[in-house]
Amino acid sequence: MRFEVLTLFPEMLTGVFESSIIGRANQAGLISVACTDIRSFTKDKHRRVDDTPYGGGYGMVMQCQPVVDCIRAVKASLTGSTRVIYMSPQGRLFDNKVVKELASYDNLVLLCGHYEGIDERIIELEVDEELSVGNYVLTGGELAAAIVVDAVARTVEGVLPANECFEDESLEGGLLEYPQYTRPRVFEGLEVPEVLLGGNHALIAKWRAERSLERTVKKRPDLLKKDTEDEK
Ligand code: 4G3
Repeated sequence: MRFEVLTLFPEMLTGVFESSIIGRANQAGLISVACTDIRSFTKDKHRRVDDTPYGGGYGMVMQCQPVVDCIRAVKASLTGSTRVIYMSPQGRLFDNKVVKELASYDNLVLLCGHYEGIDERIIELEVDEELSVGNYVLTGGELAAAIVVDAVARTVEGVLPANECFEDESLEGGLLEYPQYTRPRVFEGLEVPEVLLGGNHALIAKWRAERSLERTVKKRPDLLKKDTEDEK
């Protein structure tokens, strides 16, 4: 699967995509994550990519020409199914169900806006969907795009060390993850639950299932009320 992030600030994301599990998966060729600098597509002699809004008001609006040209150039380099997504507080809320839906595409093109937004005609012409990672406003779409890349990439076969990893984790099956412990057995007087030290795998599985249910009831009762298909 290929991820193409279009941004005026690629340096905000290169470190994120070179690190940890996503960095390793990209190196190994399991996924391809690339950032394209929208500014490199400007035809303006001063390399401008934004201008003041028609009708007045504060801030700057990203212009059609560099953004549309950038999207089209990147799309022309792709084969297979592609979805063009604009990261925006006005978008559909991103959740685990959306992750699975997006993972079915060969390519995701993630457009990041800055300033007070982008010219509406860019969305009309080239964007398939607006997506929001939560009900808050960021200074730009870059951090939101990083969340989408990370969450979708980890579902790609081979990206996580073992395939059962993401099947077993929080929200799969609509429950939160059970508590985890590692050495030492006692830390500042707090002991690891006895059952985990015993090696009785049936008993451990039962204990973990109970703790998952218990903490879901306590921390996220909304997950239990919802249609379970919503989280899958
Ligand atoms: C305002 C996405 C801000 C308008 C982007 C773009 C939050 C999210 C921006 C606009 C963003 C989010 C850029 N802030 N909740 N900032 O996913 O078109």
